[in-house]
Amino acid sequence: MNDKFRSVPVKSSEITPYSQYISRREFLKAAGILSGSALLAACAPKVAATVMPGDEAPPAEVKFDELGDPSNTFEDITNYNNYYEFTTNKEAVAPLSEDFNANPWTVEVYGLVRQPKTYGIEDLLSKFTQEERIYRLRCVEAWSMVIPWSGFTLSSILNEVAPTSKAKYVRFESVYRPEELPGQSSPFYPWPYQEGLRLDEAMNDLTILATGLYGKPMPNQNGAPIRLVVPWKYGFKSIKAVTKIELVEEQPSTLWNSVGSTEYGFYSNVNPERPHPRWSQASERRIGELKRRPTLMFNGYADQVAGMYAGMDLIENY
Ligand SMILES: Nc1nc2c(c(=O)[nH]1)N[C@H]1C(S)=C(S)[C@@H](COP(=O)(O)O)O[C@H]1N2
Ligand SMILES: [Mo]
Repeated sequence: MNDKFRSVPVKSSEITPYSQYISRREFLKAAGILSGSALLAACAPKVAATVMPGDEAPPAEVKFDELGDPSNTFEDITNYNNYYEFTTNKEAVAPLSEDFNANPWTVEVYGLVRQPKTYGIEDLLSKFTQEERIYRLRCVEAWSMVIPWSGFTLSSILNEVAPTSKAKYVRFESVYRPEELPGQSSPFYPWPYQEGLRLDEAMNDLTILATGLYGKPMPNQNGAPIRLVVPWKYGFKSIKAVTKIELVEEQPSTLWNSVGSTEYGFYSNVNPERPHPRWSQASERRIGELKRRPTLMFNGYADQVAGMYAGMDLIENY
């Protein structure tokens, strides 16, 4: 791939172990960077206490992102979900998705590529090195979580199918099973769920296909068996239960953009300065915290992604 597709990767050495996290916080405290409430949270890191039915593993331990923020509990991450194929009720996605069958599963990668290929989920798990990425997820509704995903870079699969020079965008499509997914009978949404990225965004090292979280296979409610994660964009760009990846020339249509183009743009980069027409995006509620916290430009990933938008008006191109 050529240079414009490179960015600073999150090395596994940057996935902060607890001991380093504590000393990093001592440093930040000395530098006067930490507020009192942040310190309180740091003194009592939460550990996921609930083991879901069928889990044999002990409760997952809290992990920390590169800013020193603790991961949300497994319980929070798997019981507060947006997944409109099931329901618009975030607390009801988990029970309603219990019987969803994510195996067998294939992902078709096609379009403007030299080597189109259909992968079985087992091929994707064995062929590509699965690594952990602890990312902030910022929903456009102004709540957020920290989630320890496992998965692999989208670029690794795109490099294998070899996009042609005509390919400018990537279009993603979710599972379509209207007889099984109650939300897909709703006439208010153009099913199947679709999303899109510009090719350079898709090739960015932060962009992953996630196959699990907290070291377990992806729970149904989080998009089993494989979903996109684009951490500097609002959560709806991170499409779940991906079945198709198509390389295309024109900017693809997306579900949320076609439902409300003034509310949900194609880019949808997290931007505290561009309010949603119905609410501010300047702050957010981190699930598990009491006080709101300021929203960070590009959700805190500006160093790795801002270069892709150099010279672009990010208010116009929301
Ligand atoms: N197919 C599909 N993907 C989807 C959604 C959806 O309704 N259907 N919701 C999106 C939204 S709005 C958010 S915030 C995230 C939530 O991911 P999580 O439930 O794993 O936290 O998934 C995104 N991906
Ligand atoms: Mo969202």
